[in-house]
Amino acid sequence: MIIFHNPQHHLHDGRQEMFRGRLVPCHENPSRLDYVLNELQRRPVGPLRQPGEPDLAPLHRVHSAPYLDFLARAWDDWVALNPANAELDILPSIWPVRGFRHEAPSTNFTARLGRFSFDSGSPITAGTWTAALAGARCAIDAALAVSGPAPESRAAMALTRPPGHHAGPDFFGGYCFINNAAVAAQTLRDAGARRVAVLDIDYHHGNGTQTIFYERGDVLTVSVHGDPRTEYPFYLGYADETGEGEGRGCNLNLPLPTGSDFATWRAALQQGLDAIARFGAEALVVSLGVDTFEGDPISQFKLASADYLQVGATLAGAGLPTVFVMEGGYAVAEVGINVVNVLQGFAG
Ligand code: Q9C
Ligand code: ZN
Repeated sequence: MIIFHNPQHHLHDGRQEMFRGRLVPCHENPSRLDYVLNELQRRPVGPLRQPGEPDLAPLHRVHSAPYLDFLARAWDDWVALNPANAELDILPSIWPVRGFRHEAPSTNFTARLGRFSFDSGSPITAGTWTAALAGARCAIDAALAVSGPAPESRAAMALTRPPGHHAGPDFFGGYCFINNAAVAAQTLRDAGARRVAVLDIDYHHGNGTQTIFYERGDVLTVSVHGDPRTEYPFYLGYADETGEGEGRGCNLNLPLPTGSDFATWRAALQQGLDAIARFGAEALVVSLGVDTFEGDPISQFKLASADYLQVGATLAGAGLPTVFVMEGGYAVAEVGINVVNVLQGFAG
């Protein structure tokens, strides 16, 4: 297991998010990754590397050019509006919902912010773009490490934040800006895997990943998550979303009720892995969120720390070149233990 960690993750450091009607400290904060790195010092599972400067073509295949341009310039545009903005996070507050003109030519910063986002929980800060872009490099390098006729490794991880699976072709939200799992899957395709599966085991539905690949037949997307009838992101993640066009039959949602325990969750995971085997995937991307943990402050499943060892072993059973991509998990003191348990269980 080669781990590509994002040395610039701490540059994304939001002060506050809108949560239950008020601004609260961000759940998605730099300490999360520091806990994982600390646990990896105690229990190494393979070499730790920084990303290099890979070709970013896969990033540009999964996100639109206007969106990436917006993200790259957002902070400078924000501070140009008013120098005092340098002390403030950027949070959207208006969106073009039904009946509004998504492509309206408004150049107003707030209008553009709403056009490229879907919630008010995902602050953009001075270093967000730098951190997110370094994360995409981790995803590409991790995918390349398991690719080709003589791969360097059977498995690799993009250990990064901000997370990615809620980010779509041209929108951010759910603490996510660049969809690292989608970037990894596209990299695997470009490096020769004919069919790739993305298995999303974060507590929340991977709406961004689903949307990016929804009409593609070369990437199967599977997500096990809290039922969107009650759980974020609410507007996507139902079982009847199965793909369209070329992608018909290539999206599998496995929503589970609030409070589901490990036995229930593991049965859904097995269903997902069976679908991946039937699909004939030649490589696997795992969107690894550990917000399925019983102590997670914003989620409602009941996995215990020891269960993650079994999760890793079960994933290894798929027998595929595998790229892990770090997603959610907000019980910060246990995030390191839970993530490293998955990796250790995978390694066997
Ligand atoms: N009242 C990830 O785990 N906020 N994103 C929920 C509920 C958004 C989670 C607020 C949760 C996003 C990557
Ligand atoms: Zn999550």
